[in-house]
Amino acid sequence: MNAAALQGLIFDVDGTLADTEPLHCTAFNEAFARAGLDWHWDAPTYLGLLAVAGGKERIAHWQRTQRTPGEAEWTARTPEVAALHQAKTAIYTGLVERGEIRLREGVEPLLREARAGGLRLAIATTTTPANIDALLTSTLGRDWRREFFEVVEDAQTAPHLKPDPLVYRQALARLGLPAEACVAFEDSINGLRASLAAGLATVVTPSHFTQDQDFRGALRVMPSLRDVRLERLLEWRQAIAA
Ligand code: XBP
Ligand code: MG
Repeated sequence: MNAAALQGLIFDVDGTLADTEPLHCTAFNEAFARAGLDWHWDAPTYLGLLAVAGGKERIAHWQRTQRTPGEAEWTARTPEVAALHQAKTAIYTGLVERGEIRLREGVEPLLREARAGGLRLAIATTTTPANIDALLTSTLGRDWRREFFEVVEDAQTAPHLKPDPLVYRQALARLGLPAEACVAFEDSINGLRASLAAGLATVVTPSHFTQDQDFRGALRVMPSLRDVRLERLLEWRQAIAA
């Protein structure tokens, strides 16, 4: 299989490009405090809540576990959820824009090597568009779309969230590439399920929050992308294509 056979790389954002979940958790808690709610998600609680993809869905899920009998159950479309999530997103993007976060080890070198090798890059995430722009502008510069990611599929463009494969299927369609010509990168079991369901060979780099999850079916599970270069991706991809 020659290099041309690997034509595209598709990246998850949170936990994969950068270890952002601790900052998301801080932003959720600050939004709850500013709204006068006595909700506080510690790390173990947030780890469990990450099984619920999407910040709005996560807030609504939490409210349903905390509500008093007779209190209406919230959904992702409840006005209070939208207000809390909007506040959270403003807090999170503010933290990111202040340079509180870096790309994970090996990510930028792989992105640059892929672009130098003529590969196409895409993002497939369940996070909010503003979060993506804040993170990639602060880490890759304001031209990150032109220089790196020509396709971005997110919680707005793909409303059925991971583990639904919609976000990956849409990324492949917009790239105009078959799954066989691409490799996906994820950090979580929800993300891996989505990429595998879209037919994508997937390299998993677990984050602190997801390190104990079951990643069977992954092309490889690596501690980071530090040692993942195009040549190895080709070898791994070729071994399963044979
Ligand atoms: C991870 C998520 C997101 C973030 C919070 O997305 O599930 O919900 O935890 O961001 P990814 P929002 O697919 O990139 O791993 O509050 O914007 O949802
Ligand atoms: Mg992720």
